[in-house]
Amino acid sequence: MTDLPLRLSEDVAAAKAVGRPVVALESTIITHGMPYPENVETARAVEDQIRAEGAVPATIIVIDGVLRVGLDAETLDALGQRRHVAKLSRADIAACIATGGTGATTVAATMIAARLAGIEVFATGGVGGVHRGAENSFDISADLRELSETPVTVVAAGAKAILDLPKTLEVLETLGVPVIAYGQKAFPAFWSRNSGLDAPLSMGDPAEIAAAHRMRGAMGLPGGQLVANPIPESDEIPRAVIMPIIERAMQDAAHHGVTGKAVTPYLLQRIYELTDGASLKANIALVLNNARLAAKIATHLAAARE
Ligand code: PSU
Ligand code: MN
Repeated sequence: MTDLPLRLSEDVAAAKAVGRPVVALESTIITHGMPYPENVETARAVEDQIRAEGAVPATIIVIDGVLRVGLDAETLDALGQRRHVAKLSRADIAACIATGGTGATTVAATMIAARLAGIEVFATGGVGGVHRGAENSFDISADLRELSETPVTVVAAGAKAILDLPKTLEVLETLGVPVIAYGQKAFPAFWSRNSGLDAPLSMGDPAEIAAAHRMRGAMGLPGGQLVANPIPESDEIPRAVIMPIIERAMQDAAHHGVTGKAVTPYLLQRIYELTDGASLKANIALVLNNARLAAKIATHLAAARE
């Protein structure tokens, strides 16, 4: 038998032992999604928000072949300053651990780790999806299939318009993934509250989201749920402002021949440059907002545990 080197932080292990709510967090958003030092400041602020809601944060990453669940402040800070960290999804996480490597976890890989650690809720910024032009590139994030296989409820601010949102929703429906807009009907589009598309489901109470998660388990349905939480109104970037910038970033990616797992990080960085950092401010606000909602859902799940 191969042992899995899975290490829970003291905080996370203690919370799990007494059934306190825990919220998983990804690390690719730190290494590939935001620049230093905002990445580390945000990661800390997200953890603080989760604690303020009475839950325990568990940031997930692979370091030197160990799958770590829950990080101390020094490790988090060092991680935020590292360059060229691998980006791990379902396809590469096992190989990274087996060879003693280090890598940041995407939504898909974080869900896998959360399940192994017995964590049911996970907060992030945006999920991967079907890229625009996927009919030619076949670029569809492994996050979507993970949502159909791994029983973790993921709270995100919808998906960025670097993706083809109608196709992303279609694939999620095909895969049987519940997509729940929080507090409104519209599926949010990351920097904007409204993508112009309705989400298949809408709920306004974290207790309902927790109950739906439990019911899937009771029915033996594999997979999780995608909760799409709109960015707070005061932090929104209107679609008319962000759309031309996204178009430009996508043209630049095509021009530079960016493909595969490099596409999403490239676009995020380029949009940051093209908005003079305004995209980052909104990104931080929505991640904090998602952390609060995830903590509330985790609290209801913990209360409902027999
Ligand atoms: N979308 C964002 N911010 C991010 C990501 C996506 O708005 O940081 C990251 C997440 O880790 C997500 C991953 O799981 O990119 C998706 O990458 P890909 O499209 O290569 O599957
Ligand atoms: Mn991809």
